Amino acid sequence: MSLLFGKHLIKSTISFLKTELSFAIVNRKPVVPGHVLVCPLRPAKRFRDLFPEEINDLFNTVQRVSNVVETHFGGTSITISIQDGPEAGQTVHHVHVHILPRRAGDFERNDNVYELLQYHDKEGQDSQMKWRSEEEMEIEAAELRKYF
Ligand code: AMW
Repeated sequence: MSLLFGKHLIKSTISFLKTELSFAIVNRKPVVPGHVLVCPLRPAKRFRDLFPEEINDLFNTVQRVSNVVETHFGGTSITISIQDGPEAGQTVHHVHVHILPRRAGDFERNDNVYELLQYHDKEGQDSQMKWRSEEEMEIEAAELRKYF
């Protein structure tokens, strides 16, 4: 079975959690190790488009997933972020919550994470960051699935 993430058809093998109204996937271009995404199953574009029960399920899922990736990737904190609309940096037109495990010294300035988040998946930006292979993503998703 596959999942819809904006215009992307996502193979279930890169998802590691599916709830009644949400799903979690590993990232094709993570900004830090363990940078994952939680999305509503319904492909709503903007946060304002979500129904209360979808917000409830989405953020309960964000909390569960945050705890797992912080532990699994040896983080000590978490950045949780939504780029809600194109001017906020949204490239995939389907609500998604970024979850990024954080640790001391991971960025020269703590808030640099937001700059990278805004540009990491735009074409022609930051050539050091590569789109990951499906195989690499599947291995990570399988590891994370064990926690749920
Ligand atoms: W946005 O810039 O819309 O807030 O974030 C989109 C996120 O989705 C980025 O982190 C990007 O790396 C990720 N992404 C884009 N396409 C895929 C995909 N096919 N599978 C997994 N992650 C993806």
